[in-house]
Amino acid sequence: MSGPVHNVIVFGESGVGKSSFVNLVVGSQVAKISSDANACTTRTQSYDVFIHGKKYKLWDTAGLDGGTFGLLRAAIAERNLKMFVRNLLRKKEPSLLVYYVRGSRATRALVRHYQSIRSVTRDNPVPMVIVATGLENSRGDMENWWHRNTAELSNHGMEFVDHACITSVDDDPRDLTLVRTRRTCSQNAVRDLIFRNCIPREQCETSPQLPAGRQDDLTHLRGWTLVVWTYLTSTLLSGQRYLALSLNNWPYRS
Ligand SMILES: Nc1nc2c(ncn2[C@@H]2O[C@H](COP(=O)(O)OP(=O)(O)OP(=O)(O)O)[C@@H](O)[C@H]2O)c(=O)[nH]1
Ligand SMILES: [Mg+2]
Repeated sequence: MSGPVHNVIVFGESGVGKSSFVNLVVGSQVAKISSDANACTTRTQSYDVFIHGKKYKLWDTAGLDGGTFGLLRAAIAERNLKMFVRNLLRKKEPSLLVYYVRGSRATRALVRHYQSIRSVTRDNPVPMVIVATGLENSRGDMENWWHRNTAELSNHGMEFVDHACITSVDDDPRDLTLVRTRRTCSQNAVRDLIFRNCIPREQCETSPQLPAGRQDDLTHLRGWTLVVWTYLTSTLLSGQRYLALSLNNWPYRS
């Protein structure tokens, strides 16, 4: 049970269930999960697991912006994720990207995050799969989600080498038999998905367009531009709000 480690990078919006996915694959509660509004996983963390005798490193990452809270935090999470993937690429190490989404319609944020990560991996043969979750109560087979949405994903330019439609809800003996059965099927489905799609490290090649160092510089620059821009915008907005409040209170001030 040795050999090279295969990296599996799980990314997606905050709160979609990325850490629950890690727990599902590993088969125990190794990653902390939470239903709180605040992000639970704030930094990239790895968990080792063996699947059919092969060793995998599951990378749980900080959630990307869901379009609601914490613009600055979301910008930093996106920048860190891209740098992390880029670094693995440079070391010729990435094996599989798992785009983790809730089983709902394609949103603008969903497309944007896909494009953002694709921009890092465009010239590399790193496979990306999609896992749609939250389907424990969906009508008919969970797989139906894929049949209903594959065309829509493709229309938005999102292409994946493989997929799984699952539930990663916590195992609870009080749940309906259907939910518990679906959870067990989901565990097998995601483990097989990883096993099928992880490519050997030697097949990962860096981009032929730019030297790796130069690419890193560019990513770094773009990442920091986004962070600084977000910071300036939020500072400007709070400044405007303060000014408006001051002007409104003007007659009562002295
Ligand atoms: N109904 C349902 N709930 C789920 C499913 N998967 C995860 N959850 C719940 O969703 C909540 C968030 O799960 P997490 O695994 O912490 O999500 P995350 O993406 O790691 O969140 P961040 O680390 O904050 O980005 C928890 O309450 C989970 O129990 C699912 O398939 N169905
Ligand atoms: Mg998490």
